[in-house]
Amino acid sequence: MDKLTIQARPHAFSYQPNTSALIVIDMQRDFIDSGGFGESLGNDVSRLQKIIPAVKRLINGFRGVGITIIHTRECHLPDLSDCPDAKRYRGNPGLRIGDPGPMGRLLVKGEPGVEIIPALAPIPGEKVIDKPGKGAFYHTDLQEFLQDQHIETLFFAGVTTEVCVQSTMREANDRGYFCLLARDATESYFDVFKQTTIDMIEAQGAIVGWTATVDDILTSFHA
Ligand code: C5J
Repeated sequence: MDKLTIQARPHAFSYQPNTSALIVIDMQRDFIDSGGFGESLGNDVSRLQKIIPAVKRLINGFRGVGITIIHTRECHLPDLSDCPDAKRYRGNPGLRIGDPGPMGRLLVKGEPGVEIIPALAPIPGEKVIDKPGKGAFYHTDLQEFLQDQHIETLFFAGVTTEVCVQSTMREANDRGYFCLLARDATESYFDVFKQTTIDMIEAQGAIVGWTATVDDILTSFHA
């Protein structure tokens, strides 16, 4: 199969659709809706809500051409045995991981807050990875899944840019994947962190990966 090319930054990015996957990171109610974990840390969740249409367009585009889609959710077991104290007892949030909130216990598997927001809900056949860490490879079967599917290239979207998205991209780099982040389909609670992360990813000849807009990516499907 011929390679497709995206007009990406810092330079053009070529990939084969049949060995590519889109990973949508943590578009969960706990990070995006009011009353969740993100807001308990004092963040303005409306910043993250603004990218929902762009993420939806990206997902629909990938569905349209049949490229593998994976969704991740940051969450912990109900007994919190996979949530180290170093993670739970950090800072001074209004509520901690595991505490009851308006959408159930924060970041606990099976609670309403852990669900992916309805607008971006996975459809049957799309893999959902529950991860206890920031990176999606840690304590998950992501690597085995990607190897089984012969995936070489990963596209990324989701939240937050500098935390779970960047951690997963870095983990993916170490495992040998080509990585591209959809710039307008990712967001941070902090404008400067988003921009700096994108700069960092692209620097030194794409040291962490390439970036492109949703339009650039979708255009490549029909080149
Ligand atoms: C955070 C995430 N920010 N999904 N999680 O704690 O980026």
